[in-house]
Amino acid sequence: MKYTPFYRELADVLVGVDRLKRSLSRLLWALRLTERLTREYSMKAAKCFSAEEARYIRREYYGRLASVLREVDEEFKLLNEAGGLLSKLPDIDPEKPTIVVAAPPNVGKSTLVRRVSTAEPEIASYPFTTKNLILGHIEVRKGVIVQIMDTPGLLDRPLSERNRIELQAITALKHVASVIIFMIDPTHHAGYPLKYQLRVLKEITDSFSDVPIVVAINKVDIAKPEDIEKAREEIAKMGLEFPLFEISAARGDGVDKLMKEVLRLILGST
Ligand SMILES: Nc1nc2c(ncn2[C@@H]2O[C@H](COP(=O)(O)OP(=O)(O)O)[C@@H](O)[C@H]2O)c(=O)[nH]1
Ligand SMILES: [Mg+2]
Repeated sequence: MKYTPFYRELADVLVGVDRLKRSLSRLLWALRLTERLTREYSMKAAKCFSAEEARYIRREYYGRLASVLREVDEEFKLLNEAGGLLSKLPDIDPEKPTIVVAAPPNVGKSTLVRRVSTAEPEIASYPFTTKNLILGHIEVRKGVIVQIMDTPGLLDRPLSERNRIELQAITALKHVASVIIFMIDPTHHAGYPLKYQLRVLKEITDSFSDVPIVVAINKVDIAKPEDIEKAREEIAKMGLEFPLFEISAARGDGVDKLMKEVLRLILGST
């Protein structure tokens, strides 16, 4: 895992970068002190006259080492805990472009990520949500790999309802998102009214102002034509001119066209 703004942001939410820095500097202090004690006591040991005296010096040396280590016990615990949390983060390569798939729950994010991934996607936890995140890879051509991830629990409801920690976890995504695919379910199967879905879209648009957004109306295999038409109209009313696609993530219809545009946005002409 590389140390990048994305991970820095997340490390800050999870453990606190200041706390980590303080712990590390205390450990450095402990390290210097043990080195000094080691020098001091080896000099003493070299000068002693009897085995008994040497044993005494050794005991004193161990005693002092132990007390230094006790002083930094909390630091060891903290770093251990931080290591555990950080190692669970998804392994996103900051050098590779990343497509972030956003939508309310059950709209079809995971289905889309699975469909377009070249290999079996990796399932990772994201400590801010109870749901797993799916990270896939698309080999556009030999040696050109693009990452695609869904964002359960993150970009799936209005940002205004978020607490500080969730917002920071979302902010972290800004460091990695090259393009966002926002999916919409025009049927009433996912349980979210169109208005609500478009509110989430609007907030993501405002918040990720530097990231291009492509909108995909999903489930066209089961959606009524009038529902699709309604979704198109409402999206048009937002006046934001998103590239708009109709797809079925489950069946594959329209997915190639969508991905062609997304990859064009990321890589230029492909
Ligand atoms: N009919 C139909 N069902 C879909 C489509 N895409 C996803 N689904 C179904 O919708 C449900 C939620 O999909 P999922 O990918 O888990 O949604 P997520 O919560 O956004 O990741 C699942 O039962 C999928 O099989 C689609 O294009 N057509
Ligand atoms: Mg999912």
